[in-house]
Amino acid sequence: FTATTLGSARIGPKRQLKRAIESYWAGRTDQTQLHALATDLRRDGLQKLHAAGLDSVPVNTFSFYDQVLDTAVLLGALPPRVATITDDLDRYFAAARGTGRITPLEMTKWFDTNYHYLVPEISASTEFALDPSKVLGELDEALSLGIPARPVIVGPITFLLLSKAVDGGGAPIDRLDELIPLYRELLSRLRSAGAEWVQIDEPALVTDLHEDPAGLASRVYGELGSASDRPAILVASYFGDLRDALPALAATDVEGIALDLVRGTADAVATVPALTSKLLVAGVVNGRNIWRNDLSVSLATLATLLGSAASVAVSTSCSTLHVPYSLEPETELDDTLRSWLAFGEEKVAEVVTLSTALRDGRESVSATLDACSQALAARRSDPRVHDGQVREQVAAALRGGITRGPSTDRRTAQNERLNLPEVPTTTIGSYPQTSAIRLARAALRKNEIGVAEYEQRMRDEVASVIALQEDLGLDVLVHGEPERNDMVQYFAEQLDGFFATENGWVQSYGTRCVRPPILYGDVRRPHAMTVAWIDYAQSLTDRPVKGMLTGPVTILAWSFVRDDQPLADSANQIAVAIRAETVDLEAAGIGIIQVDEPALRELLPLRSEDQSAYLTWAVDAFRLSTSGVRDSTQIHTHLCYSEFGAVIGAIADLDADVTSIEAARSHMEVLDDLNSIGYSNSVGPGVYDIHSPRVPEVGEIVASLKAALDAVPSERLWINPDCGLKTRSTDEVEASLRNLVTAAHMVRSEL
Ligand code: THG
Ligand code: ZN
Repeated sequence: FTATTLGSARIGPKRQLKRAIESYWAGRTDQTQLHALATDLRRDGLQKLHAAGLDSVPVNTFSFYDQVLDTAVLLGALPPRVATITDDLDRYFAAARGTGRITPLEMTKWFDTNYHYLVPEISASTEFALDPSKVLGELDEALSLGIPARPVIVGPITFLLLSKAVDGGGAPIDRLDELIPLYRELLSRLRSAGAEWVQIDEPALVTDLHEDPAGLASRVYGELGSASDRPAILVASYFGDLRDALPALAATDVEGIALDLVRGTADAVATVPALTSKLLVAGVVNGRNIWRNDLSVSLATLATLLGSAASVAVSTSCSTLHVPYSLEPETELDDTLRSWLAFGEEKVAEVVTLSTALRDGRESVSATLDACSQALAARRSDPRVHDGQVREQVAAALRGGITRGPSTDRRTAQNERLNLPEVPTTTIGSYPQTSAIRLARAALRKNEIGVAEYEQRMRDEVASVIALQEDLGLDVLVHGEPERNDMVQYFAEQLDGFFATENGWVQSYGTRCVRPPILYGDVRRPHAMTVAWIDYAQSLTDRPVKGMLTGPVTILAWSFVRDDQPLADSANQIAVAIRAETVDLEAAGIGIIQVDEPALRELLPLRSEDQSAYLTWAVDAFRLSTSGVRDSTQIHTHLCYSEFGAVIGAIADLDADVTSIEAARSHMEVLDDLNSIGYSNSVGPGVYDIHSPRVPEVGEIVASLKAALDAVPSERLWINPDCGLKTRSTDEVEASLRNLVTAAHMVRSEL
């Protein structure tokens, strides 16, 4: 084949699958209705890809929740605790989201994307067994529509490296030999069902997840390649370079290898003679960002491959799961900006153009190539992408230095100014998104109410959140963030240089989606973004109200970022905007400002050798954001996880006065980790888990606090839940926080 994509989105151009699944969960529809909708969506998706000109179309890229969970089903590796559920689909959903009594599988990020997969659990008693019904069903469905279908499955190396050992099971990767016969059997079944090609995804081969990926690749694909009863095998790598694993794969009998030529390079290809007998699937169109491809550059890359492989097919670098479906519904996009972009559908068209050019020559697509180079030239010279004033502001702020006064001096100045009790209590920022808030937002969107009415309703929400916190007796209050749809989108909508899409939904996990804003230009803050809300909240109470901002690294991590300058430069521009906001908040009399960086760990590069350079610019951008205020202004930050791993040292380097973190589930062990790297500022270890609806008892919170006090002296300890309260109900929040304040008083009286 000559033109393909490694996979595509499945939630539906209008998020139809999300709604169908959620209505099945709610009991409003049955499985027949859900399957009917899913079948329609799959058919429409396949037919679109085929009609666009792909001559090999990926199938089995559909999922009711997650492709790794689908692979666990394929291999008979669901956890035993769901086995009692007899219905296949309900068992699957139970593994994904739990039930009243069953805890779900853990969820974590799919490599360095913003997609989250479910982590399979492998124990000593896991007995793998093949269940190919899903992939065979989707293959059959596609073939009967006349689609040249290529089933896609997650490979055994990636599956095991992404799994976790439970119940004393050894490292899952040691179970490879048990999986290979299952994959051989699967290959044979796919062959009989009519598959000519199968794509086996092995993104783990481009990471440090194992010390010898090349050895694993040669073992597994040596064996699978030697099977005679099978389709042609395409081993798909993406998100980086294969390095040693490339010659290892080339030495096996697999027929094709897919390379990510966006994250990786084509340089190694000419040095591997064994590739001359293979199909190279050249991932030259970026499947992870939204920029229009530079077709001339891609053609040049493709040209370098031609002599080094038996044949070359054009592809996206990875599945387009990570980008929105289509530019078409973005009616607010100006024509210039639109001409710089490509979402899923436009990327498929780019693949087809490139493969046409390879086959019929550049002239056959010259009009498209011309339009492309004009758009890219316009992008390079657009004043919005190079604003001298913004660049001067960044340089000036950096020249001024990003280091605050010594932290002990700051603590003294802040204690004097804020006069808080010992072990003060606070919350992370958001309060429940009530139905009143959601209704007001929907009414504003449909123009049923005006902005003034909307803002009045939001002010009423702020007032009630402040009243609740005063009643509870919390020490440092928040305004509750009712006016924010999302902690990144809210800022992107107000900053120049960002475009917020109307319909650019991307699956985050399961049925949940986000609309990442597009950072296309230099970042300017045309006006204060949060001051009026915080100022209003502060006017309602004598207790300090925290200003709430999102940090530059998190804004970048949850956006589509520029590809025409280093991430660090974009981070610094956002940092200067956030810094201006902190200065305005301070001028408005706000004494405590929280700058959240929940995504600090998310952008960590996949290869360890790249990690320290990342952490340096990430930490510097945070410090640039937070070093414009006086010593007496207290800077807080919040990080959403407790397994810091490689980023633990960076947390101390952020030099926030107070850091709140998740700690309840790790029994405060994270405090010892913080001590071990010399963190000596204040810390707010979450004393209960807000991800569960359970209301923690006073005794439990007291026990957590005592454990915290074993690790941290009382002068440096804060008391708070472990994350924002947006997803909880008002009743749960009120009961939980009442217990938290009672526990704080009990512990305080014993100090
Ligand atoms: N904001 C953004 N990106 C994120 C998160 C975020 N990425 C990582 C993490 N948090 C992902 N978590 C979620 C949690 C909930 C939802 C999406 C991602 C969610 N989305 C709504 C849905 O799909 O129904 C839509 C929300 C909306 O209307 O905007 O519930 O916090 N940017
Ligand atoms: Zn959090």
